[in-house]
Amino acid sequence: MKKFKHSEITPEKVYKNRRKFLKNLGYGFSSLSLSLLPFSNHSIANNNISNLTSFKDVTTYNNYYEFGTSKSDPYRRSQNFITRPWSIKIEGEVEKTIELPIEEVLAIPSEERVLKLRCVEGWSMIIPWLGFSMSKLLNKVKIKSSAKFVEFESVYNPEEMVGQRYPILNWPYIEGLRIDEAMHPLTTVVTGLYGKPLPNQNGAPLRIFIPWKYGFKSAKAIVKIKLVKNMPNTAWKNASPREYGFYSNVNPEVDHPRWSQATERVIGESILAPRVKTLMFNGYGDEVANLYSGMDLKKYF
Ligand SMILES: Nc1nc2c(c(=O)[nH]1)N[C@H]1C(S)=C(S)[C@@H](COP(=O)(O)O)O[C@H]1N2
Ligand SMILES: [Mo]
Repeated sequence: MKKFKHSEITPEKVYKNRRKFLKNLGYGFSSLSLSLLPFSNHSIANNNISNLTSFKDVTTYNNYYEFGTSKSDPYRRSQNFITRPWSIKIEGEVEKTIELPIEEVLAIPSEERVLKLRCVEGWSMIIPWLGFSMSKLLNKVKIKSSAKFVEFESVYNPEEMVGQRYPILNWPYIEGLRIDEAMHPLTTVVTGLYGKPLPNQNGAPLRIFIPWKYGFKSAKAIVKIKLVKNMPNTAWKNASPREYGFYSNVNPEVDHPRWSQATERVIGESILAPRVKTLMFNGYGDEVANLYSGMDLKKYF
């Protein structure tokens, strides 16, 4: 992987040199054109997304408990994490289990998707992800009608991941979605960010990203996708069911038992900058609210 200098690409430069930037990706999708960026344009219009969080903040302020619980731990401790060889299994309620080498998954064309991450802790970032819709991956198997949920499993490797030597969470990290949520076009398989392959601290070689849910739903370093009949027992719900529900849709009206979710701190802004209002579904309600019609989202938090 080419070493990346922080100074090389600032958010401003990325957008001023967008065409050049896209051409230089060397990422196997040089056919990508500006018109092929529906989500980035869309999300800018819908969610007042103006400033990208800097590459530096995106890659040094992380949550990745496998590498420790402070924000700088993932950046400091994940640099030597080995992500090759790697494969992703798709199993469970499917006609035939498959195991895809990472190369095959990365060969699926990625596009840039500028989407906001809202952490349950009350901060947010706007990140130019590279990725593709999860449905493209799930469509590689025949899903049985008995399948109702999708479970995502992160890698278990306590030799390389020091955090996994401690019972911070029940390892491996498990997340999950209902099938219709997983099939929604905004549910993204992330292959990179800022036009580069995904840094280790952000979940290399592959992570998921669900923009209308709290950040912890977006599991990193995925090794397994399992189609299941019952609601998965996800890592955070398992650790504290009173505080973290299965759905975990961003919802300013449902407070965390220990703090308000009405506002958020935008990472990278001055500490004097006011917190901004958190939007229902993190601002993606036009796209996803119909997934929850008729559901009491205070009960199913
Ligand atoms: N495997 C795994 N995935 C994880 C986490 C984790 O600790 N382990 N943390 C989650 C949380 S709480 C957030 S907010 C996001 C942060 O993603 P980022 O560091 O790329 O911004 O990753 C999520 N995915
Ligand atoms: Mo988070």
